Amino acid sequence: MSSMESAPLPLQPSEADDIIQGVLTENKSKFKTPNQIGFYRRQKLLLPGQSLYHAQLDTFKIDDEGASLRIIHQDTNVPYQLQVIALKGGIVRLKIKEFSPLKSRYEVSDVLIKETATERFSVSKQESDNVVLDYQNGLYKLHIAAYPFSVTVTQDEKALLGINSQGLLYFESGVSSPPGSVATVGDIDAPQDSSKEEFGLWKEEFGDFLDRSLTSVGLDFSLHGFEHVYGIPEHADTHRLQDCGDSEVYRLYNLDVFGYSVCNKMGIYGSVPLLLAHKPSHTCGIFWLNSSETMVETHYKASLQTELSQAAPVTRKKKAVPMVDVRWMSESGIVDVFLLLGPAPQDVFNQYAQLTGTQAFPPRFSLGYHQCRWNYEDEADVEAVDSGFDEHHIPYDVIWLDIEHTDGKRYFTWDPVKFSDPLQMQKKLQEKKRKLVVISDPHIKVDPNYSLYAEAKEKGFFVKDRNGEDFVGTCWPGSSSYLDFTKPAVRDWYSSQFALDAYKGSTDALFVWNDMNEPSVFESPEMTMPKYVVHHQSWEHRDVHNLYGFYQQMSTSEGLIRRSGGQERPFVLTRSFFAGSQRYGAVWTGDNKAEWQYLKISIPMLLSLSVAGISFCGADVGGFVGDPEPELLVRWYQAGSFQPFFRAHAIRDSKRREPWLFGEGNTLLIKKAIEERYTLLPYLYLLFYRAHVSAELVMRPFWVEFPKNPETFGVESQYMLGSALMVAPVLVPGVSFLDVLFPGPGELWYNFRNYKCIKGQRKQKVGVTLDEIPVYQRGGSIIPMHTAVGKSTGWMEETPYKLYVALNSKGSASGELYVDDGHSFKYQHDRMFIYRHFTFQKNVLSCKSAENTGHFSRECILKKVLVMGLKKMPSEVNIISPGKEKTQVTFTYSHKLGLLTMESLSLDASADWEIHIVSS
Ligand code: NBV
Repeated sequence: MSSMESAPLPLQPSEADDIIQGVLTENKSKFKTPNQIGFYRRQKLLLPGQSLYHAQLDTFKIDDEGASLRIIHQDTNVPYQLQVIALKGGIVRLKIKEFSPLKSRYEVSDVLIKETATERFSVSKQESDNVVLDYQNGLYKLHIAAYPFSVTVTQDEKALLGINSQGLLYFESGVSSPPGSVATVGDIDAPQDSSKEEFGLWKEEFGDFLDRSLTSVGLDFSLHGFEHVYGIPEHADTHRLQDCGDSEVYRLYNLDVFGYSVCNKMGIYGSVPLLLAHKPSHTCGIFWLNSSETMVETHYKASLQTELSQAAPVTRKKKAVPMVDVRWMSESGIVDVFLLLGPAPQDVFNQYAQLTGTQAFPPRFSLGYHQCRWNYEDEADVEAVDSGFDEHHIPYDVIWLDIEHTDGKRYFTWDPVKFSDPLQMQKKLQEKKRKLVVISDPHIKVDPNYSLYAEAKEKGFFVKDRNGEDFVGTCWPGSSSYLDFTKPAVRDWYSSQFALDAYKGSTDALFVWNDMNEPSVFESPEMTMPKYVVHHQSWEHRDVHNLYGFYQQMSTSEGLIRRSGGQERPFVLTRSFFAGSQRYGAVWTGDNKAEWQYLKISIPMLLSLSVAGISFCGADVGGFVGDPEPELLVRWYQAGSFQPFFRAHAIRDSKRREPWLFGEGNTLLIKKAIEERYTLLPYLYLLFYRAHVSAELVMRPFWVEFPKNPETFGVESQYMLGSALMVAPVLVPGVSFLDVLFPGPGELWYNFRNYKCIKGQRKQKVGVTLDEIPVYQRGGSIIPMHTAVGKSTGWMEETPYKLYVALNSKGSASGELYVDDGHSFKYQHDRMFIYRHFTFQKNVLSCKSAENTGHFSRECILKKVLVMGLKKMPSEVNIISPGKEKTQVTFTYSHKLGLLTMESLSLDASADWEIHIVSS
């Protein structure tokens, strides 16, 4: 038996401690370097050049489902089927698979939300060595060349995207095989040659572990005219993807990397194989639908393109055009790739959402502040922390319980001593309109007396080893088996465990956190499940690895919906994720460190998640590992309060970190940051609604908002929250100035705290104090906010509103307000919401309904309006509401700032009205 196959014995407590120590130590040598990855090494032997594949155009067929033809490997004669499918809305899908595979190949299911309607291509040209297809009435053309095989997408006769133009199409037709046996012949040399075995091409040795597979696929893409590519989270690296040079590569392989290194392309907890390319005239995306281990190489270069001069005499000249080459390599599966043709950034987000869905609309409480720690020890601790917030008058919504709240790491149970009365604990929280989140990991303690284990075992719900026995690995509880979430019946059963009568001690105030779901398996290769382990329908773990966490979160979120009879919106946080995970809740960036460089990297990490569809994302505030110095902690709170998911978290054995433990001054600063978050809730809630219904990003990189302005394309220390707020967090200690880029041209930016106006486009030094981070409101926007904060979001349902109206250079602005019950699906089923549209034009602020809604009523009193950038002092201000007398409003006006303030309003924001500003 190889070491990979041996099942661990139950752990003794001291052994468990040793393992935990191991988990908590440095990562060097725990994880593979690219050179230790067999399929990557093999693919890298194929160099750019002429493709070995030819298209047989006599097999070309076209119908309503798309076009298809046969491609063939010139040396082995292995035939493949190419399907090119035109989807409605600017998406072209390309699939390549074998006609007669030796073993069936995994095709990802459950990630795509539904089969998108297809369009018919028309053939605009067909010759013996090429076919040209028209897509979207000829807006795009797809040129399929036969010798060698390649596809080029053009727009206005200019190349946009090349596929296999470098000839890196790669398809191993072999199978994976257990250590000791010989893999099967593929379309490249077979591994019978022992010298090659030794060379390490066919087998993969990593420490004591041995594995073999011969099933990898790969393809190259050329992005013409592009110099900026983004996406493919999750990496602790820059937002703009880097040139990989000769030795680097982005890895997409979900792994539990404690205290991951920054500026690193190694795979960490989640993977979204979506890459976006942007240039001023076009944005497009490549979505590589493959859930096995995947490597992505990006290379920036220039290509020479012929240009016709417009002036007479017409001449041809060569011009260097930038270009990005992208090479995708996956360990198994098929080639299944979606080209998202844009052309605007939002079009690409829509196209991706059309395939994988939008962000789940979170319950409102989950946009408040979350207080977490590994561990809050017992009920008394929970109560003390909870009261601490009240004593210091700091709002918070959720307290979190980590693994030790359970009875010996048996999820769905409670420690009988420390949490002897969980119902009472939740009742107390509920009385304060607060919630509880508990952790629920996917490993299940091997213990016949643990009913969850016994039942899952009996039903055959665990992942299997090669002998058909339950796979046993080590995790927090010691010996553990792992639920096979890829199997629908397992997901269904797991979902049912969240029913209030099944999960003893739970209430509807309890929500869930899925951790360790890469999955993490201690003492296994790279601390995850061995690739040969067997899932539902005999798929190997290698085929589905990157989907494991996606499926657990899916099942958990369905469980929470079901426990409410389909009425309530769930909240589930996951560490591991894949494309489509946005449909099930929130994601955080795992075990970061309490160091400045981790605060800094959190911004590009969250931006990369956001552009890949995962809007509800955040990083552990304060840094998980270690003890932050107070300044870092304060700065992290200030940054976190302007990020989508706002949770502080700390590792066990770190010093306690509740906001009031760092001296009065720091407590006040943290309180101020959290309070600012709570006043901003109406705006944030609106952004999440827009993310949910229209695939708009909550946290946005500058290039998304200023797509024509190349100066913004590389910015990753500032970002936009929605389209109205620009945030420039302080990411280094001891600064009194920050260089802030104010995008333009033509934009106006108003300081969010003192309303001073700065004109874009320029970089400017702005002074900073420890009090707050620079935030600016964009001219042309109207932001709804609350006038006060409560103990939690639950206390703020009817808190009055204020509007910040920031005028653009034309003196106008617009914005929205969205209000619903904050927790149910009634907004969806019965259109039970208030949705208002505000415009400011020609000195009139008007409030109108944005959409037809159901009969939902909620007190929405507008108390205060600020208008920034008003050039002239009004002589009077009047309110005009249909069927009511005109009323005059008192106001103040600052000449210096051009600021109009109306403080004593009492307008119903759910009704129609106008505020007329009259200047004589
Ligand atoms: O459950 C304990 C921790 C958790 O607090 C953290 O947020 C996760 O990322 N968990 C990892 C396992 C232990 C990590 C060393």
